[in-house]
Amino acid sequence: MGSSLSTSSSMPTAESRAKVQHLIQDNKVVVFAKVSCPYCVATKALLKRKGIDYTSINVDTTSGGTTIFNTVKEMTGQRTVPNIFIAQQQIGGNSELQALNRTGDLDEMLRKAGALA
Ligand SMILES: N[C@@H](CCC(=O)N[C@@H](CS)C(=O)NCC(=O)O)C(=O)O
Repeated sequence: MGSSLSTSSSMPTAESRAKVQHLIQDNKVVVFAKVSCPYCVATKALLKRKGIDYTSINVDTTSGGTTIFNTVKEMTGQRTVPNIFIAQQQIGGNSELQALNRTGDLDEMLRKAGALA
């Protein structure tokens, strides 16, 4: 009772770190998101409009999602969603994505990643 080794903890683990690393390594565009987050909706809408085949993990509805969220926070220092990766590079949240889109840099990043024709 009350053990600090409780299995219900949502702290990052070796397994969750490996899982997040694989997700980022194996996919060109990854969005850690919450379905309840309007910034995440805006991010997904922009990517969809561009025809990008992104991978999204909704940490508020996925089993073990809180652990994933805490792991991404630990890895990046960013405490909010969306937390976006393009070609293994963390680019920030929705504000950063929209800003990159306004300058045209986003399309270049997506092209280099092989995610945009
Ligand atoms: N400037 C950020 C704002 C993102 C933001 O505030 N996201 C909220 C959810 S809508 C969040 O992650 N809050 C902390 C939490 O849910 O734990 C962006 O553009 O991505």
